[in-house]
Amino acid sequence: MTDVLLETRGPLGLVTLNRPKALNALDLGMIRALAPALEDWAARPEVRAVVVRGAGGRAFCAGGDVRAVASAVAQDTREPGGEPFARAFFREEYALNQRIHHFPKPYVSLVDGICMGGGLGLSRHGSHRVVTERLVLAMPETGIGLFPDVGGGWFLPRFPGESGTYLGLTGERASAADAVWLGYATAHVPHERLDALGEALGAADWSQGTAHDVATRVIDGFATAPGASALRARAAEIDRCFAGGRVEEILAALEAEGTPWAEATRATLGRMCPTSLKVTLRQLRLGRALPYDAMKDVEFRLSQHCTARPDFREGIRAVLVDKDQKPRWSPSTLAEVSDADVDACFAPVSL
Ligand code: QUE
Repeated sequence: MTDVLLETRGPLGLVTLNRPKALNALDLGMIRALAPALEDWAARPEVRAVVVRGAGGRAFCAGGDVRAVASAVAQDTREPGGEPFARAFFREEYALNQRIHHFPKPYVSLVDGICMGGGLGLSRHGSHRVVTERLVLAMPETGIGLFPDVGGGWFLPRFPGESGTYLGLTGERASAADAVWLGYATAHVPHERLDALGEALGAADWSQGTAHDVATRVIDGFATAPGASALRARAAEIDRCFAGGRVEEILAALEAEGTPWAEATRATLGRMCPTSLKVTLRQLRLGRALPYDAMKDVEFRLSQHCTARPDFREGIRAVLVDKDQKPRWSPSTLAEVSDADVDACFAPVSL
């Protein structure tokens, strides 16, 4: 397995996501290599922290390998035991996110470049999220007929105000400054200092206080101010427009707002999968009061229903295969998506 490099360097378990041509998109093989490595490092006393980074200089991780999921659904591909590939993929990806969420040692993500979807699943659940000025952060799943998964149903409602609702529905990109304001990032470190930070973590005296505090102290020594957050500057408008419990209300609020930003945002929502928008808003409202572990189980159900719908294949075709960016959603309007259709996506799946 060379798609994920696993090294123990002194006190550090070092993970390098290494599929640079696919922007380090996470496939099932990488998930299956990472999970036991984390267990091993958690159990070894000499390993004080885990550090995760992306190879190739462009991305931390562009997401899950949704293209492979789409072709597996189309061909009914199964794992050797008979489990459908799409079920194994999401079951194991979410289990990995959950391992990271409960990881007993510092888990430091160096998020330098593109980080979307599954990349947030690998980073947000860890204790320390370091971003650089090259960060491009997004949860763009409503644009491919999915929903913001990998714990998005838990972490998006915990971003300030309605900023998580905005990011989860529109798929808009956030900057490093935005990420710090959101609470996704725990520190901003200049790109050119990232290697030095990695070395400093390796050379740290891990006997001075808790490992968590040592990691924080080392990172703080490299941290700089990220500048102004454009998202924060929009927070009042976002909160006014994205507070509704129905997607139609949000669109009406954007129309009433009438600003160029509101019109552009309305146009963006108009391009997203209507069923995804309704499923996502329900997921995010549910997630306000649900602990992460419970949301993970909800998201597994959603993953199975959503990937079985034609909109998922169509989204992958339009965004990742043909790249015409012109998906033809079915149903094509919000009005045609009934509450019962949304309910059906939340129904239990037989195991
Ligand atoms: C929504 C997504 C993903 C996406 C685009 C979306 C996603 C994902 C990728 C991706 C991008 C570049 C690659 C690649 C995958 O794009 O999850 O292999 O080279 O992995 O709109 O959820």
